[in-house]
Order: sequence, then C-alpha cells, then structure tokens
Amino acid sequence: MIFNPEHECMDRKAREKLQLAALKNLAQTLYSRVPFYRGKFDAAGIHPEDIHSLADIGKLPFTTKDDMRENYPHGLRACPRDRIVEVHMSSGTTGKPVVDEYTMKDIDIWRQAMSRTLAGAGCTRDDIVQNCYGYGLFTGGSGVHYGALNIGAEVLPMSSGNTDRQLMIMRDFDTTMLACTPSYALYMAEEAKEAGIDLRALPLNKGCFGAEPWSENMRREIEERFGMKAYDIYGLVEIIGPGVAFECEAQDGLHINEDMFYPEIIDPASGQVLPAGVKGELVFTTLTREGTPVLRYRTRDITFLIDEPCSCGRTTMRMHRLFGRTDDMLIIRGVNIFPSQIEQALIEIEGTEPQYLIVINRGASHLDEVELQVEVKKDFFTDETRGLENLRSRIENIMRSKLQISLKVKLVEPKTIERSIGKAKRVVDNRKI
Ligand code: DLL
Repeated sequence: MIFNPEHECMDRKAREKLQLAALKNLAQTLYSRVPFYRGKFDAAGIHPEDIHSLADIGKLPFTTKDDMRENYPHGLRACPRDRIVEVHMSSGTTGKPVVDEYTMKDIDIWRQAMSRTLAGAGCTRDDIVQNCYGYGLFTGGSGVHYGALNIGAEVLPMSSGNTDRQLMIMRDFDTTMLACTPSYALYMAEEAKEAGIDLRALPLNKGCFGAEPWSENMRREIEERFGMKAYDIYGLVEIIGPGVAFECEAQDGLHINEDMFYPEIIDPASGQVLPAGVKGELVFTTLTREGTPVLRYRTRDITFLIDEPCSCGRTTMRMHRLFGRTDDMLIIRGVNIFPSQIEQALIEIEGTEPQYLIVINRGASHLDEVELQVEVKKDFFTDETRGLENLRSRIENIMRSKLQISLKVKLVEPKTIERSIGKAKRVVDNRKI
C-alpha cells in the first residue's frame, strides 16, 4: 500500500524543484534565526543567497552530534518557544543529550512520514498494531503511535518489556502488526516457544523493525518464527525519529522520505559528496522542519543510495540497509552507547582503574548481554570480599542509572586487561548479527 502516491510517486524533476525551494528556505531560516548556523555559514564564507541548485548543498556546512550536544538544550531551536509542542531526546548519555523539539507542523510531518513507513509494511486501518518501542523521550514509541493513528489503525501502546504480558495481549487482542527492535522480536519468539504459544497460528502477519543493526539472517528468522513479513525501518532523533526511511513490499532497500529529509552520501574522511551506488557516510538535511531543523547532519551510518526505480511504484531514492557506523557507537538493547561514556562513569568511581573491557554477547535469549570487566585499584583488591562485592554492585547501579542499561560487572585484578600500544581495544562484540 502506498500512503501518499502524490508525493511518494512524484516525478523526480518535480520533487527536485520542491526540494530546492525548501532548501533555500531552510538556509534562510537557519541563517536568520540560529546564531550557531549563522556562525557556520559566515566561517565558510557562504550565504543562503548562494544556493542556486540542489548540488550547491555541497558547499554548506555539516552538523555533527557534538554540535548538537554543545547547543544543549535549546541552541538549535529555530522558532519561538511557544510554538514547541513536544520534545524528544537521545538516550543513554552521560554527557548532554541530543534534543529534538517539535512544532505542531513537525508532528504533522512525523505523522505523515510514519504513516508512509507503516503503510510500506502493509498497514491499513484494519490493522491492530502492537507498539513495543519505548514510549517517553525515545522517539520509537511516539513515532509508531502517530503513524498508526493517522492511518486509522488500532494501536496497543505497550512500550518495551514485560514479555509475558506482551504475549498475552498479542493473543487476546488479535494483534496483526508488531513494532519493536528486531532483537526483542526474537526474544519474544523464544519466550513464546517456552510458553507453548504457536506464533504462526496468530493473526499477526507483519512487523516493522529498526533502531539497531540487524541482518537478512535475522529477518529470515523473525519471518519464520512469527509467520509474518518483517520490514526494516530507519530513523534517528537528530532528524525526527523513525520515519526517515522504510522498506516497501519489495524489501529491496529503504525508501527515503526525501521530500522531507534530503539524503547525501559523503566520503567520511574528505567530506566529498559521493554518487549513488557508492558506500559512504549518510548525511541528512531536514527540508521542512520548524522546531530544530538540521543542515547536513552527519549520521555516522554507512550505506549507499539506490537511484533506480522500485517495483512498488514509489519514485523516492532508496538506501541500502545499514552496513555499520564510522564511529564506535554501540547499540545495546536499542540504547545507543559510546565506550567513552562508560569510561567517563568509571573515572568517577573510587577504587577502579580506567582500564576496562566491554564484552557483548547475544545469548540464546537473543537479547544483548554485556559484561563490563573493570580493573580494581591495588589497595582495593587486597580488601575483604565484601568490599569488592559492594564495589561491583555500586558500578552496576551507576551504569544502570547513567547509561540506562543493565550490565554485569566483573572486577579483575590490576594489570590483567591487555594494554595496547596503539588504540586501546575496549570492546569485544561477539554478537553474530
Ligand atoms: O533508533 C529511531 C528509531 C526508532 C528507528 C524506531 C527505527 C525504529 P536513535 O535512538 O536516535 O533513533 O538512534 C539512531 O540507530 O543512527 C542508526 O545507527 C541506528 N538505527 C536506527 N534504525 C536502524 C536500522 C532511533 N533500521 C541510530 N538498522 C541510527 C540499523 C538503525 N541501525
């Protein structure tokens, strides 16, 4: 199903015209309303009036995650405060979070983008959508919620966790569509098996999965275990949340809502724009947003663009499912974490050395399990066992509250974690995704 054929199947040239007009408008807005962007334009010796074609976007400055953190909380807002109606934020940070502020028009854009996303997976007003993405500051819950309501489907706003209850509701409320992270879907399947529930016999027939890396293998497994179609959906809080790109029934690349979010692929080292088909770092510009619009945001996600017609009839540019990232960001149970944040938290804990190793496994449960090995200071190690046990649980509590993830801490003796003369190896990721 195509939610908005007028836009999604628009003639390419006509769309480019709209994109150019929106880009000029965006540049003007950012220049006149956001001192941070004015500074960036001035430093680059460029003025919004210099934009004459879409290719001119290549002359404009990039925005990075650090820029966003430095402008916390409201430095990138491009409209008066009283026009903001909702706020979302990045999760799991010890530093400043990335903030996304939405006006009512932004919510409309999101609603539209998410309706297209869910419709791409076949959602109609007849569907009952079990939404197990987290509600709250994370964008997943609200994004799916808005899209499903706009289609006229019924939403079960479950949020994440409490798997027994999820399975009960899934059966008793005749869920037809599932929305959650792919690893949680597999975990649910495992729990269902244990509880003797035959998922394949339920009305559930499709689901949309994203917010973390997954593979064709995982897709096959989800489709097989649930007896449903599994679609990849992509987005990020810096741009709007989910709804940036989504798969259609062809399951052959993700259609980008490019009338709203203008994509580029760049060489991560030089910043040069690369042509379709060439792998590089994905960059997005929000063409029509009002609250916190963004110019050329460097996502750090690696993919390539697909500039060929799709069998579904949509004319939008597609992106290949992600290949990875250019930085060391980890996504653990859907929460984005940088090793440096763990390091930062450890520095503040007395008794520990800043020597650590993060070991990630995806066990039989299909959920990520993290062991944090931490070196203990010499004096501490000779201490009685109770002292060590206290330290261990203290670190676990601090990590849970600062990073919003549960991990198991293993205290190790001084000098046991391998030292490196080059870049320290901080992560052993055993997940076979
Ligand atoms: O994860 C938004 C989202 C919610 C997307 C629900 C899909 C479904 P953030 O927390 O800002 O936003 O994390 C964004 O997650 O830059 C990617 O590295 C990763 N990511 C998101 N979708 C996918 C996907 C949400 N389909 C970061 N495949 C992005 C692989 C994904 N990685």
